Amino acid sequence: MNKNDAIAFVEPHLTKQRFEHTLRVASTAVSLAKKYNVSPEKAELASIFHDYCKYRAMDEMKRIIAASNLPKDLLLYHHELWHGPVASIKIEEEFGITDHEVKSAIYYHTTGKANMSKLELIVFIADYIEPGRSFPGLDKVREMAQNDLIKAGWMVSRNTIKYLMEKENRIYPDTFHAYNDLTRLITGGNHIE
Ligand code: DGI
Ligand code: FE
Ligand code: FE
Repeated sequence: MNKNDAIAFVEPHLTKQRFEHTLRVASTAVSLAKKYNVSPEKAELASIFHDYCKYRAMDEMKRIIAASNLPKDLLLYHHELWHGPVASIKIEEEFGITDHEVKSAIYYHTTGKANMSKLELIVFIADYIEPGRSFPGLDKVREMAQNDLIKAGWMVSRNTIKYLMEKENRIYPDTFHAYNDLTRLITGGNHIE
């Protein structure tokens, strides 16, 4: 699917602000993809669809989770966690997008996971650092994204977990798996700290 078709499919499902966020994630992801030798086309397609289901009714998302092979434990956690996995199903059903790498980058863009591919990391990071965002400590993550994808992904994961713990929210296992796995990659081993 080309960029303009993808954008035209997504736009009616998003608010103006969310749509502009989506375009900024896409251009951020494309520039990271070029820097780290990842397919810019895949980074762009995944980014354009990453929040495609952000505003679906909760009931519709629940039904899709129940009727598909998505993990049912998603339903035990905050509905904010559902839009990525649900989008990965919907884009195949509605637009015939079957590319596993693209679908997975969309699926895991909110939580991350263990063993992320470069494409998954790029969408995960671009969603966090796009120029419209303003989180505490964001400039450090933006700078790291230019130097080390793993360390930048680790910072996104750490910051997200800190933020969620500060709010005393529950944290989905994949969110922790991302953090643990990236920490292992950075510190290089299984040693007891
Ligand atoms: O869709 P966006 O707003 O662009 O960004 P997103 O999909 O990365 O994240 C949406 C929210 O989900 C964000 O505030 C962080 C939150 N989140 C990430 N991991 C978890 C989580 N919320 C809960 N409750 N548990 C998690 O594990
Ligand atoms: Fe999202
Ligand atoms: Fe997003």
